[in-house]
Amino acid sequence: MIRTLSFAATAALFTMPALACEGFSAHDAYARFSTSMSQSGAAFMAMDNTGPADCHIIGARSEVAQRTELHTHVIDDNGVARMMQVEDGFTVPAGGDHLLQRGSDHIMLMGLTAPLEQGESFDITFEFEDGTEDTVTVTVDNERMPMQGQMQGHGMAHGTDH
Ligand SMILES: [Cu+2]
Repeated sequence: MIRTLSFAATAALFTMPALACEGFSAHDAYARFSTSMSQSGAAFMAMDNTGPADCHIIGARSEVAQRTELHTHVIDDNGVARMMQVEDGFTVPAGGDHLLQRGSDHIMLMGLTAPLEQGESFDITFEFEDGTEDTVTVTVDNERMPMQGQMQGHGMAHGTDH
């Protein structure tokens, strides 16, 4: 028992961030808030993984929000798009990518701690399944059009805020 505890303590001391998921990167990260008074918003980005192992994101946090959740959109039985928290997290496959985009997977920022203006940047820290973390800088861009800079016409849900 004592030995196990001391090993864990030693391991924690020498654990460096982003070792296991070293191929992870994110780009084109932006966030939307309906108004500067809005109490919630959503963040989108393209995630890449050049490493040999899948990157499994199980959580996220940000100083700008009381709660930061991994969300996706689903179409319910009535054909209505709803968003819900993703229990299993997001997987960025080895050698592949994963898009967070409007009408699909996104980062939900709930209970903003301060108003966020157009053009401001803030950090979101992703927590990987293996205990490592990576921080992505996100820029507020409320004027971004859906799917800008990405392929069009995948039948994405429309008319939703995010
Ligand atoms: Cu959401």
